[in-house]
Amino acid sequence: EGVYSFAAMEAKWPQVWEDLEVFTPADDGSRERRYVLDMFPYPSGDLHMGHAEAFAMGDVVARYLRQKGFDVLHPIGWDSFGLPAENAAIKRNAHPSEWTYANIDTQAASFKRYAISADWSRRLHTSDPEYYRWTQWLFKRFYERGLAYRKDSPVNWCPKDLTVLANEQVVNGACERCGTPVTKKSLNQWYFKITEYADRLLDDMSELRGHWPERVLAMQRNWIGRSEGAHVRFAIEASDGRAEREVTVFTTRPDTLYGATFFVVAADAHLTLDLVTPEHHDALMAYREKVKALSDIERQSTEREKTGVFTGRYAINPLNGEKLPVWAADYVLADYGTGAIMAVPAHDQRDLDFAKAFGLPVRAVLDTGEEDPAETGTATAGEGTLMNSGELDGLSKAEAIPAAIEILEKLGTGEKFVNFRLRDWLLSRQRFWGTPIPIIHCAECGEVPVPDEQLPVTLPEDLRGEALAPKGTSPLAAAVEWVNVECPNCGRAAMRDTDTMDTFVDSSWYFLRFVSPDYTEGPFDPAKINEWMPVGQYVGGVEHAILHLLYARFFTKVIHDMGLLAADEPFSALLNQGQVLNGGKAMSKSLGNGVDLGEQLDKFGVDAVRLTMIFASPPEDDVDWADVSPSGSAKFLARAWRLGQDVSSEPGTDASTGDRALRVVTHKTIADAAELLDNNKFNVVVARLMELVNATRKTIDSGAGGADPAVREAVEAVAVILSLFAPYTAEDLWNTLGHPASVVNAGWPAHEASLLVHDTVTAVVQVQGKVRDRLEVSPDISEDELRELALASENVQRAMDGRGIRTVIVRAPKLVNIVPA
Ligand code: ANZ
Ligand code: ZN
Repeated sequence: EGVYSFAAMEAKWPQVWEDLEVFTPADDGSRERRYVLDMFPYPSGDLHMGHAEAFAMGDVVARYLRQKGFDVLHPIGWDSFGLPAENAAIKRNAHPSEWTYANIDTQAASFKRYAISADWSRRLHTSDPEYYRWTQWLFKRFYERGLAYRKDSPVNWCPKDLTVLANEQVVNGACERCGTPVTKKSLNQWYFKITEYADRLLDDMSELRGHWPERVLAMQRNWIGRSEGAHVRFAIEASDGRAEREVTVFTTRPDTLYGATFFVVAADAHLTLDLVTPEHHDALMAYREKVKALSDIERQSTEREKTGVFTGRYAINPLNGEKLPVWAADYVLADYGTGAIMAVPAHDQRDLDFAKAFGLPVRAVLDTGEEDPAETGTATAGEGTLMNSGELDGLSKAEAIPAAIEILEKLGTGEKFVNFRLRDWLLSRQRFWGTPIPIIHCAECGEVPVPDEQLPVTLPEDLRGEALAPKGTSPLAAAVEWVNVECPNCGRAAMRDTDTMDTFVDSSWYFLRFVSPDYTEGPFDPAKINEWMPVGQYVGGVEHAILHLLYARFFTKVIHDMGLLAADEPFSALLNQGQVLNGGKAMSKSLGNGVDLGEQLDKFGVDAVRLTMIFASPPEDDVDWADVSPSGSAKFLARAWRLGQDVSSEPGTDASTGDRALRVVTHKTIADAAELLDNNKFNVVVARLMELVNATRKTIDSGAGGADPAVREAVEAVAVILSLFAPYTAEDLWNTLGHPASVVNAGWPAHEASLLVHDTVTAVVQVQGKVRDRLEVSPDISEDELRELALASENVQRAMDGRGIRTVIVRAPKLVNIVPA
């Protein structure tokens, strides 16, 4: 009689798995391939509870697909460039690589202990020259296609980190990293032309619907921000009444042109300086100073009182020749649309607020049946019939929009236009620890790409400590020997570009590199790439809903367009795991509610921690560590494991003569578990597994005991299903049952249809006395199991609507009543 010891199992099995290479795909076409990927980690310190959650989820999928007979690629690597390494190096007078690779080693050891079923032979790090050589190679291909370019532009600047930030890294006007308010600065910067792909990034989301979380798709859609409307050109009248120039506006509502009563340019737009008349110049300049301090969010807030200054100019409405005063204001943004608008106060609330603040006229042109906005102060935005609008009168809004565009086109003063919120991707960083931009600047030849055969342009090794500190220029500029090179084109003295790439560039293609990480002729092996791509299941946090996922989609499309990749979407399915909380709050240093993963593993064992993560809630939901019971999980695991000790029949015994009631439970569990797993309902599978373990124990303790062949059949099913959640216990159990390693490739058990006839009862689940679900359960389900199944029901969760639980009354097997808090 053995004793369940997680420590003994954790000491024994990793070596066996490594020797057998059970997690290395055959990659020979003998079986259908599946690619399962977790968002690769950033090497900050050791693994934490969040990693444990995310990687447990991804591992369930990888291990399930292996049992189903697929050849599974489940790689692991590190996103190892980035600021924290650089900051640590400055503090410790070291090179960022020291901190980075030491942390990677720590995390790798923890991942191995955590028994992630990763193919370690494919491990990569984006800060390895063998990797970033190909990041540079890809940059060059983008450059050749005109998709990487440089321009002078006002950029978001963090005055504390002394670095440029992408729009995506500015949160409520502050640096995402350090919270310092972000200012603007003009710099010559590298951009990727992601806007050229805006339409496709939007349209192709239709392929992802149903396979990606709807909220992620919504966030991407919103970020891309496609608006259909028109460009309308307004002549600007000079002081002597002559039309001296034109200004274009973007409007989604050309139908309201007759309702325009004034015109607004962004106070901070360059255009505004051209327009302002001398007598209004000083007031404008003073106003611009105030505007500088505001974030875009503040500027667009409907709560703030409207401010602005008159420019002294007038714009001529192309439809009716009306003269509209031109104002400069902060609620119009310089870098959206054209930076200028026609203001229609009757039908746009911000325009109406502005009109009220400065006594400008309000003219309704759409009869919506609502009260006059000039009276109520509320702009009307609904459907209606055009009025006060000349040839447009009587049309509906839907008819008037194309009609107005047609008139503008005939007049030659406007046309249909689709505007995007999406900006080009600012990719250069004035920091050290990133992929060097493979460009040389020559006074004669201009920008000269480093020839492919000279890649990688590696980082200098001698810069360390203070030399890396941010100064507003790239620290690489200080590496004189590194910077000064011959122009590859003309041989004259030239200089390397001293900026490095945003680390999001590194992570935009790593999933391609995993297919052939040692390939030296290109970023990936063309003979292999289409065998594996696209990734069948991607797993990671919702914090990457916009940036990383949009950039990875963009890279995939460009690489597809180069003819190098068949897929044009990288991730067929996406799962966002929830967060691990403690006491209902995210773990944080300031709250002091952090839970140390290593301590949990020491105390309860890897399997119990993994099982707890899975069992606590549906994968998308948060797990509150204060509410879960890893010791309960450990008890269950020991109970499951002890079944193996009691099986006395030989492997291969025919089960058909065994206890039929148990066989029904076994086969139903196998069939249902597969369906639940296909739908990512991992927690429910665990509940069902607990039921099966209990039913098996009951059979052992009665009748033929452990000699009953139905018992062996049941315990083997337990081992295989358990292998997705608790790899050590499952392997040990499988071994006890007399099978050679490894349970990883045991194969998903077949279920016999004849045994699926319902030997079940219907349990009614009520929330606050109202029936919300009916569950088919086994007649001898335990109270705990029934409670878990009921709480996991989608209908119940919908009825709970996020409320906590006051009590749960369980009368197994027929009734559960849940009372919300
Ligand atoms: C006239 C109008 C009348 C408008 C009306 C709206 C309602 P989305 O949908 O977000 O693209 N706009 C254009 N450029 C702007 C800028 N740089 N800063 C602030 N506002 C700007 O919004 C497009 C609408 O937002 C445009 O259509 C314009 O106002 C405003 F009843 O033009 B509209
Ligand atoms: Zn040259």
